[in-house]
Amino acid sequence: MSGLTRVSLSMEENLLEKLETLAAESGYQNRSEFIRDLVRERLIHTEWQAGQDVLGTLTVIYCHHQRGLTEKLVNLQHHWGGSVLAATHVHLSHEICAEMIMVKGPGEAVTGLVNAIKRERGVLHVSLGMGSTGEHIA
Ligand code: NI
Repeated sequence: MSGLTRVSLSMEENLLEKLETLAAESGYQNRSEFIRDLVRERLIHTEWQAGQDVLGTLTVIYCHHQRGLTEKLVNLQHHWGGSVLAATHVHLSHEICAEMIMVKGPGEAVTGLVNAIKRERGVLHVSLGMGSTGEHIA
């Protein structure tokens, strides 16, 4: 991480007011950290688009009683090889399971896994947390 450099920038007054409001609503003490985080968000978005290595967290909600589904989900994770770093399974109810899967790899590989899981019958919902390895955002 490099040192801080002070910059000045210009923007429309209305836009500045919106920025101040967003920062305040998000609990930021100063707008510099808010703007730094906005830039990081954009960099992470670009990492996903450009196929760089990213970190994703999948939350899969599925029906435990769907025949063969648990094995299919395991097979899909094996198919994505070294990309799957960890997985945690929680039995939410008699019927419903939740699986949280941490994946590292090219953005398109992670979204490929997400889509493959979504297509399985008995999968009720998959949400994807689009994170970063942190290597290119500092
Ligand atoms: Ni379960």
